[in-house]
This record gives sequence, structure tokens and C-alpha cells, in this order.
Amino acid sequence: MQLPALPFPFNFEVSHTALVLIDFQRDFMEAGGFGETLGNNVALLAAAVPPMQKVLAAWRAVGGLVVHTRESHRPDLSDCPPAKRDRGNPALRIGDVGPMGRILVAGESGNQIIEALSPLPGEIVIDKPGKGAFYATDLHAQLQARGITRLIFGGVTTEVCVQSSMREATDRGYDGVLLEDCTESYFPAFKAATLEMVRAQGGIVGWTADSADLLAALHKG
Ligand code: TIU
Repeated sequence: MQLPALPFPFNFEVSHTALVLIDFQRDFMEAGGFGETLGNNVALLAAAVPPMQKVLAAWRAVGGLVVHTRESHRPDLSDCPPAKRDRGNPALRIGDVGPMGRILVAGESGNQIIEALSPLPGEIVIDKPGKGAFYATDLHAQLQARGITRLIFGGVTTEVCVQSSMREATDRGYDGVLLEDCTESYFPAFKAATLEMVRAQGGIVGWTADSADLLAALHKG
């Protein structure tokens, strides 16, 4: 299949490609979570959800592998470096009790993926203690075991966990494309800059594409 993309078309086969949804969690998308405690307007992320839902449904319909990630820490915070917890001057720190449970802690209601994009049984869910999806996780091994070489990304936030994950993927030999309308940032200018930097220099980090073009490619088959 060929997906119109920048800096040039992205060729892929569904059987060797995974759709990767980065951190669509209440902690980032809803009031009272990690994103808001860092001082951000979480409403800015909502625009990515409807196009991501359409892509997820279409990808599931063609039988493609789906990976969901969550930024989360163990309840004892043994996988949260003090430098990460101490960073900045948030109202609530990682591990503190907020309105949706403990901030960025596995199992808490705020740490769950939003209902609109909930994982189905059999889909891969990766709990990651870092910004990148590969750091301190078994994602690479899981993808290798399934013969995956190409990744289609959506998620939040564009310049933090999404871009970190795309850079980690590049270093591990994957080709990755970021769906422009399926990703959002608390800083619109950072989203725009990230899209530019991903596809600059001949796709130094990867490709960018519109979700409508992916839907059309999947429909055409
Ligand atoms: N703060 C911010 O923009 N993002 C994060 O802390 N994590 C993710 O991007 N998931």
C-alpha cells in the first residue's frame, strides 16, 4: 500500500505495520491529571480524538496490529527517577493523590486510556516509565516477534512522548509515519515545529501524513 506523505510517499504492508497510539490517557486529556498539574490547558488535545477513532476502527477492520501506550509508574514509584518527580513546580507531583487518583500511577483511574480509544482484548498495551515507548519496555521485542518493521503513530503530546517514541523507533530500525491530525500538543507552535522537524532532512525522524489519506489507502486495499 502507498500512503501519500511527506517528505515522500510511505509504502507499507498491513501485516508488517503496527498502529501505535501514544498516551491517550485521562492524565493528559482531562482536568485533574498530570497534564493539567503541569499548568497546561488540556482541552487543546481533544481535536486528535475523532480522527484517531476513525483510523483505529479502520485499522482494526483490516486486521492490523494495534499498540497502545500509557505513561505510568509503579505504585511505589521505584521506576520514577527523583529527577522526574522533582522537575518543575507542579500543583501535584507524580504519585500525589488528585481528583482521578494518584498522578501518573498505574491502575489509577486517571492513568487509563480514554474510553473513546479503549484497547480491545488482544491489543498490545505498553506501560512505559519514560517519554519514549521503547525505554524500559518490551515493545521492541513484541514488535520483532510479530515481524513489524513500520509504525503509524498518533497520540499526545506531539513534541514530548510522540516525538521521543518516533526517535527511539528510528534508532531501532523502524520506519514511522505520524498522522498529523491524530496528534496534539499543549503548544500548537510546538506541534507545527515537530511535524516540520520529523520530515525535514529527507525524513530524518520519519514521515507525516493526513489520516484521511490513510483511510483512503486502507479502503482501496
Ligand atoms: N507534558 C507533556 O507534554 N507530555 C508528557 O509529559 N507526556 C506525554 O507526552 N505523553
